[in-house]
Amino acid sequence: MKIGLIGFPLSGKTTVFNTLTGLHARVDSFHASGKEANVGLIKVPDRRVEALSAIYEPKKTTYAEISFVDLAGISGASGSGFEANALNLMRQVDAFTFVIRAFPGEEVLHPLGGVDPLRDIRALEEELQLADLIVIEKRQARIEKEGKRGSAEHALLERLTGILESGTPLRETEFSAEELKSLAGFGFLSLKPCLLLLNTGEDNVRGDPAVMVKYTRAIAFCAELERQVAELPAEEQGEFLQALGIAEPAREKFIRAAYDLLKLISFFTVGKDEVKAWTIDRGTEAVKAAGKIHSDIERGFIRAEVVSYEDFIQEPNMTRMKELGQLRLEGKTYPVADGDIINFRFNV
Ligand SMILES: Nc1nc2c(ncn2[C@@H]2O[C@H](COP(=O)(O)OP(=O)(O)OP(=O)(O)O)[C@@H](O)[C@H]2O)c(=O)[nH]1
Ligand SMILES: [Mg+2]
Repeated sequence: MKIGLIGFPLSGKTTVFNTLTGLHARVDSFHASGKEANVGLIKVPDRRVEALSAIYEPKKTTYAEISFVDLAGISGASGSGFEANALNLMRQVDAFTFVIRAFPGEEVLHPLGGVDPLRDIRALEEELQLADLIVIEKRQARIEKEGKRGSAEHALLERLTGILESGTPLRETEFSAEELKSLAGFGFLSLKPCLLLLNTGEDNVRGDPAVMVKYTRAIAFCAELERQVAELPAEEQGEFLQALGIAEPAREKFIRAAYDLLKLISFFTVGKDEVKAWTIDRGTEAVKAAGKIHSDIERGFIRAEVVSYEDFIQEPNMTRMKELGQLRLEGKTYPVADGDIINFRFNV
């Protein structure tokens, strides 16, 4: 999963990036040039993977991963929006996180003047919608030039124009699977899921719910403070967060929200060689989940042997699971559930 951090200059994108990845990308008062983006990868902590690894003692343990792209801020003040290079990178991510400045203070200047989270959220949404409208306009002109006005694609794009011009991001519209398929190639920005992240000040380190009620799909934390905590030795972090009244560190809060938002689940493959977590969309069929591992396994799919983690952990022994009837044989269309441990049978 690839997540793009976007927001206004100086909203704290790079600080958030450093907090989440544990990296030390440069933070300074000049926003990164359009050519640059910080890229970082994190392992998704999962107690189930730990437990399975302790049972199998494999040569290799592989956690799910999230990669982050920290993009240059939009230059909303000059009205020029996103730079071409940033746009390219933005089209490639699975989801956005809007980093919204909510921390007060004059030392860091907001390019639009005062600190106003709602204004910033609206402005960001508008930028995404505008970028999509430009793409549609270009495509429509081409279709018309080819004399294909009135084609299914032309009609669909016309509908999108209406949606965008009414100020609605495409992600808030229901599309059929077929429509989504024909839209996939465009990389529409306002269609991508988006998580709001309020970067609160040090005086509101828990991300006061009062600020949050207006927003759905939102989380809040103080990036600067959490970054400092994340740099402490692991054994001291818990104590520190507790003293500050922070129940869950920023990274865990973020990962949970991202999985929720993107409707992602994990399944596991286990063995002496490797215990591995795989991230898939909720509702993915067994045969497609197999394809995640290797296209050969998808092609030659025979069946999936499935046991749920919660059952397995009671008595971690596959033979025993079979005796108890907990090990199920599932076909191609079985919708994989979160926590399934799967062994795919295939033939190529
Ligand atoms: N007080 C306070 N300052 C913060 C917080 N987060 C970021 N800052 C400061 O705000 C400034 C900008 O932070 P960055 O992380 O560089 O912001 P950015 O969005 O990456 O900025 P550009 O890349 O220049 O667009 C830095 O001086 C940070 O130290 C915060 O939670 N509290
Ligand atoms: Mg930055």
